[in-house]
Amino acid sequence: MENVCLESLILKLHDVQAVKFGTFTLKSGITSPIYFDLRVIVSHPSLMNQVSNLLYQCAKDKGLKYDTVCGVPYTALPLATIICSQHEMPMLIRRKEAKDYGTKKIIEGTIHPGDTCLIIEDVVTSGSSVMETAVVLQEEGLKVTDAIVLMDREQGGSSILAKRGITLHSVISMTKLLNVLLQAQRIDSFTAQSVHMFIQENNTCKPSEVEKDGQLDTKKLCKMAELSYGDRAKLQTTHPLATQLLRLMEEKKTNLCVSADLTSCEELLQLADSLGPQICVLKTHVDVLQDFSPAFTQSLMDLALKHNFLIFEDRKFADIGNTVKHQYEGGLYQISSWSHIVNAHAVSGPGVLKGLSAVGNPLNRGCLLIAQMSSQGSLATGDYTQAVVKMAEENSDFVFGFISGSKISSRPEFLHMTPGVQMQTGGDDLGQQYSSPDDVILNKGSDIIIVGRGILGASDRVKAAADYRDAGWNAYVKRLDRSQTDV
Ligand code: 5BU
Repeated sequence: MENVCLESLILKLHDVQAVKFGTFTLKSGITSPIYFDLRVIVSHPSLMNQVSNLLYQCAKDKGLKYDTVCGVPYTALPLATIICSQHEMPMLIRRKEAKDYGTKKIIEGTIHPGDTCLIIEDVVTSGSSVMETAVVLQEEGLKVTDAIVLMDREQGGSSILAKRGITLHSVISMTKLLNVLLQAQRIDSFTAQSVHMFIQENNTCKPSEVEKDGQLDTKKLCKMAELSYGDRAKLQTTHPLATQLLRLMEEKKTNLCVSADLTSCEELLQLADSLGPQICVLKTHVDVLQDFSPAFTQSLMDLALKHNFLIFEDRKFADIGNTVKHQYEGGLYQISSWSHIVNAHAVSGPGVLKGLSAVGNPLNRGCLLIAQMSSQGSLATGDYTQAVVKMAEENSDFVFGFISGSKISSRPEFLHMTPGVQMQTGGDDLGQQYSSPDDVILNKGSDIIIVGRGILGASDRVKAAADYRDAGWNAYVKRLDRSQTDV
């Protein structure tokens, strides 16, 4: 492969910020001094062609023989398309979201069992994405022996894939990339060295760690990103309030938030005192209290300290920044003075967070963005939910998580809290819909269950809370176990 060609490609990738230097949290929770985001190249057609040509050339130089090509979704999908179009070769598309559509096929295109399929990928770290795709193709009877990747982060992916009988060929090595950028004075030698050191020290996915009885443990490899609450608390990028919450969850062994939807201050305080040891968060709707007084908030804060839980006023701010600022700080309730957590709708745009954080940040408060709702017919779905995730990522100085039905962000520093939880699934006659603790935590990957009437409506609230706490915690333990031991 032409050296000049590679060098110009590396510089162009740096120009468009497909490779960045700084401090980044990877999917696994590890902090990295280098980050690749090859998705941006779709906006640069000549770069797309150049990358596709180099990937194709690499396969040719290695003398690979293959009948069809499959790009790992999503970034490598258009690259595979260009290669197949230019060289008139058949292509296969792997669906990423097949599960959501139930019966739909996971591979699109005409499958000829016994054919050899070449996998195309943009960046490889652990090799898990390539492997997920390979497994799906192999299940359809295709042979997968080689994968071509633009950039190998050299963090163990190639040896893991080799164990599985897949040879990984990379167009750009990490060493080449750093040398070219160093020579062109795009980075200094300190940066180059720190990336080298990071790569050496974080060979995160050693084959031995994902082997079981000499076999590669596919599911384990694919789920290596699962971290415990305690480990997530330790991440540098975790918001201080989320750190506090994750820590106390680990210590108290609870992921239960009780929704204390009561109308009497005394009853609410009694509930907080009796359920305090079982819960990580107590959620309020302060505006339904008939006898609210500032003394009540002081007593609630005392109980939060006594039992080590956080207070979450479910206020659902949704106005312009200036208004929410006043609603949060002032008025009758002075929410910011006693509630550790509040939530907000993203519908009014990021100004809502600007207003809230101006009040909340100096007090070390945090916010959850409402990304999905439990009520039937909710409009917070699809693209809206995705936009909320993006807004959270851009405002992570104040936002530390989501109200959502499931895990919607893979970043381990974000917490997911889910309302609409009862042991008895179904709903109420005003549109509430319930899922079980097991479903929410184990299947949907959320972190905290929010339970109101499931506990409040029980004759023995303490016993009911204990049952929900056990159910939520056991589901979490099962999830962690599954990510470590499944085959
Ligand atoms: P329940 O009694 O467990 O149904 O109470 C659920 C609580 O969670 C209640 O206070 C609601 O206001 C709150 N909630 C919800 O149910 N669904 C949502 O999407 C959001 C909040 Br956001």
